[in-house]
Amino acid sequence: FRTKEWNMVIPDMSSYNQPRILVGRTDVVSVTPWLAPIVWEGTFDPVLTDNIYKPMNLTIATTVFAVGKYVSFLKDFLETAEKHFMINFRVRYYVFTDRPNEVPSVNLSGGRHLTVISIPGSNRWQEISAQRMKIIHNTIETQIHKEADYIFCLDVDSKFHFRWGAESLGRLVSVIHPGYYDTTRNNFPYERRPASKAFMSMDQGDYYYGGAVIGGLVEDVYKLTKECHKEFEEDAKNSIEAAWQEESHLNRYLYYNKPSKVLSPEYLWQDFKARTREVKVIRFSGVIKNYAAIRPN
Ligand code: UD2
Repeated sequence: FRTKEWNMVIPDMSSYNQPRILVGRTDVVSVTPWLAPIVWEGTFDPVLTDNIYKPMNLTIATTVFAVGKYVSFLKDFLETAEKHFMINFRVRYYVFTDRPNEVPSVNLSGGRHLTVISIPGSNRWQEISAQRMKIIHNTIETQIHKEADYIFCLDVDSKFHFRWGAESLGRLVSVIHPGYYDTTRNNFPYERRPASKAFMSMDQGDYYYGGAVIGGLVEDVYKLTKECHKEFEEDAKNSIEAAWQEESHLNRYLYYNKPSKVLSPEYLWQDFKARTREVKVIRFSGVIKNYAAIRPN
């Protein structure tokens, strides 16, 4: 793995706002009980954070699956990513699809590349979603570990609307699901059957994390995808499929392996959901989709 040493070099910039101890967001919690930042608008200086990471010459891998009719989401995903996602950083998109001929050609800015990787289709959407862990793991092993420092694995049926920059980088990064951030843990849609490897009891759990965004150092996401896929396969041997497929295994993994940075629901909203007061900006959101029309079954 390409290891980048964390190097807090004072960036080459003339000035930035003084950080204050008593002035800042007071309406949201911006640190977890294990002292990982929870990233909200107003908790970071975007120019400062980008400038700290830029001299490190990083490459950010971004995986996205577009299987079957989901290929139709790629154009908006990529076009909006080119406007808002990791601007002025090197980005390598890895598009996994069974319809390589239908991948749209989108103009990429300098330093940004796109690789199309053919994968088989499937008749079950649950399987497509769940196989992502295995495929990401394999591709990190064969290719991505040589080509990138950090990785984000994102849902394709989504769009970027606002800056998503270096403030999101960390060793292991997850996002709080927009549907459950004001809910007690017993109401989280964790897998509740003890027979499943994704099992979480009613008194376990920190947050409910969305499966649409997984990130971190390539090495850490390699471990995560390996473990989640292994657990998924164990379940399959016992004819169990967790309530929310890989998202359920992800949630259990992150309970035992705490993320070092947590992204607020600004980084994963849903278009059908009205913006709430604490969400000052929506950076990335899932589009409204007609499940019956786009899923294979
Ligand atoms: C939720 C999660 C998703 C995943 C899923 C559980 C959020 C916002 N979304 O979304 O990440 O955990 O539940 O399985 O947290 N795909 C295809 N072709 C298909 C079906 C899926 O390419 O026919 C890919 C595509 O990249 C899509 C992803 O799998 O974005 C997730 O599938 P989904 O968006 O249909 O799942 P959804 O909306 O229930």
